[in-house]
Amino acid sequence: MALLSVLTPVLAVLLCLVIGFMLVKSRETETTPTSPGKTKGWSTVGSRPWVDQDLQDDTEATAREEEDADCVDSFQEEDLPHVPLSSPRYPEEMMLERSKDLYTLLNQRRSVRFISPEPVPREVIDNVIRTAGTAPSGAHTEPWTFVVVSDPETKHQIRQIVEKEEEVNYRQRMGDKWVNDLAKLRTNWMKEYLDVAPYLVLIFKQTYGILPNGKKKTHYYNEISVSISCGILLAALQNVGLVTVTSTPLNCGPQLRFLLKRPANEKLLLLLPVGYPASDATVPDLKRKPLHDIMVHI
Ligand code: IYR
Repeated sequence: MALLSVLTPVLAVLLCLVIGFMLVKSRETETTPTSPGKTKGWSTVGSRPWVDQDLQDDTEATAREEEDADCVDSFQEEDLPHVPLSSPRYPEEMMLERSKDLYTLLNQRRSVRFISPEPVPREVIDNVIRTAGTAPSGAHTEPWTFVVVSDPETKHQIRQIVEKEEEVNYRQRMGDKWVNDLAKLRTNWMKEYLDVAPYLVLIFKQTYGILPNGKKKTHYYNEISVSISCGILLAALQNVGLVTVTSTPLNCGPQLRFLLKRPANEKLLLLLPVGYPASDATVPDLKRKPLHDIMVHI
């Protein structure tokens, strides 16, 4: 009896330790990101299954943690000279004409899944990427990396990774509602264009940068900055008569980053196959919302 009363607190402590250990373990499996090449451990973010876990970043935490480094940055930025703006001013008639012309051009843009293998001049792609790099970015951090792939073997490896994951996405992860919502677009996990298109452009957001002193540099609003640059990239492609489809291969980010030897601060945001449209390309007969449905004038 005396032995039991001595042992009871010991047993209680042991029990607490075991429960604590189990709780920590279960949290770890909930938050551990998927490692390259594995599909297990994948989880969606709350009720938004299209939010790729890999796209979550530690921007906020980084902003707080790297306060010292930020101070160094801000100090340097204060020395930046400001110069007079050089920007064209058009007569109103010309403004009207230009506004209509650009609308007409961009209204012809369609997501195209049937791309011709015909080669595209490399310099055109360079200029299109240069144009995307003119986007505004948080604190002018330019938090983007555009990986341009034309090597057939690498394109094929990309296709294998994407198709394998997309099959699981369509069959399991996306769920019936999402798959039904996409039915009208006639998409599925088979992505022939990943082999056929002369270029694949993979756009990575850099969740942070690296300062010359090796410290992390905060990339404010990195996702919205890179998204804006992607919009400009799409317009630049349309401007030269090339097509693409804005594909967001869910859960492929870590594997593609690994294949393309990109660092851990880069997260895949978009994968764009780029080329001329195939001569027999078709697109769904979609209509756009009229101005009064998308604009509120107060
Ligand atoms: N990423 C998949 C599924 C897909 C999702 C949306 I939202 C689309 O507008 C189209 C497709 C795919 O590329 O097939």
